[in-house]
Amino acid sequence: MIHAYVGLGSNLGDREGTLRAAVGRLRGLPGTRVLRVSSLRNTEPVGYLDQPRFLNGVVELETELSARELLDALLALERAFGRDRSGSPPHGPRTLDLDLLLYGEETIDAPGLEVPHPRLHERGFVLEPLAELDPSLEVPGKGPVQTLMSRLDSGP
Ligand code: GSY
Repeated sequence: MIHAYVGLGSNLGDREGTLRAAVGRLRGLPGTRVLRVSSLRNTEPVGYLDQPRFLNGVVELETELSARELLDALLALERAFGRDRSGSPPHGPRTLDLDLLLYGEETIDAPGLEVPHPRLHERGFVLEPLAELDPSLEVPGKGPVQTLMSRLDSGP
């Protein structure tokens, strides 16, 4: 069993309903158990600013799926909730965003699959809910979540 963390995000439609339903679907993945869900928080968009506020959170799970199988399951869930990655701008509004943030202590750099998530350490909307679940959680190659968060607070 591998311990993994998945980022949740939505800024279109019934954001909370979508995120709660997505967590329900994660519970149904084969060989997978949802351990904890962080609180959901309203966050200002980062990167592409001209879009609605997001609702963000994090799910902690344990799974027998490989990282690739888990990623494929997350992408399939995004599509099931109406996300279309083809036409819309890559950083634009989305009904559901499921990011594979951490997969055990593994570092993976394969086509379409990068773990830890490459921007995790610089995103408050991911670090905050991760720290809520486990402030001492280590991001491989970057350090503990709490330290990464304090670096964000003190600026570049
Ligand atoms: O990769 C996540 C999508 N995303 C978000 C998000 O989930 N939350 C916030 N606050 N800003 C974001 N910008 C992008 S892209």
